[in-house]
Amino acid sequence: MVTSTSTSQGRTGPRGLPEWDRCAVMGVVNVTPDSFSDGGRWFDHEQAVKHGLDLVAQGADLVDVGGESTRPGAKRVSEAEELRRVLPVVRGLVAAGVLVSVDTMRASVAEQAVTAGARLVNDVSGGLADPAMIPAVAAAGVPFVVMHWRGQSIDMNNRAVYEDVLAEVLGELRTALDRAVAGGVAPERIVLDPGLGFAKTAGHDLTLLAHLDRLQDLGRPLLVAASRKRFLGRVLADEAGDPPPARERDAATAAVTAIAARDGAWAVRVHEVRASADAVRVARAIGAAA
Ligand code: PMM
Repeated sequence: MVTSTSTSQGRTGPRGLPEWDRCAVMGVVNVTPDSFSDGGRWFDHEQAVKHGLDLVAQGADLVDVGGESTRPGAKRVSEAEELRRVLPVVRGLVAAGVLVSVDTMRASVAEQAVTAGARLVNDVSGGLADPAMIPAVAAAGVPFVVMHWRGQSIDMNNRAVYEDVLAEVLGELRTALDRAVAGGVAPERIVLDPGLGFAKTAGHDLTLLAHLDRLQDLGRPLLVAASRKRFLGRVLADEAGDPPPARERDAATAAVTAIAARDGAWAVRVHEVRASADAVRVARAIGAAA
């Protein structure tokens, strides 16, 4: 870890978090019964905290705790249930000294998680789902992940319609960034995320990954969350077109990590940490030798 605001490979993170001299690795703990890739595995609070600690031992720099599945078609959970799932896990990990991010679309959950010690708010809706989110993040003064989002998961696949996915995602992310700043969030605290798989086909995801440099032009650190997603299933599909199950996409995820790290992403969000932690170190070593 270094303390300067820019790094040896030109990577600058959001204000309010440590600076790493390489792409950061965010490990995922989904405290849900139904997330598409790991639903049900960490639903028990104790298991979830233990899993978060395992991810840190494998090289995670921070751990993203979420209590609501956003898989395509998912229905919303109640606020009370989301709080019940998330808060004890945030508390347990913070007590163990882990840098915790909270993955939520609800201002109330974000506020209470920050009070419990979470240091970053990761909102897949970029503040669109809950009008109280941006004011809450502005007041909390914590870093904020603004993801490209076109609507709730229940019908997001219908919104995967673009004439020019890169131009439209860039424009919509710029609007989301401006909205957060207008709402009082310091621009230095904002991270942008292309939202792979959210209202996007496999082809859209691949196009966005092929143009991370253009997303960097928005001037904010980038989070890339490709882990185990459908587009990897599509790339790895067998001759019959059948994709491997989500948990067999970790090597492919690490391949994306290496590319995202090389292309200057601030962080990757992954379920299986060890391979991605290795991938960012290899990318750093190659970058340093260039
Ligand atoms: N994807 C999921 C959940 N949270 N957060 C950000 N910032 N970006 C994402 O692409 C993202 C996210 C869905 O994946 P999961 O259910 O396996 O966690």
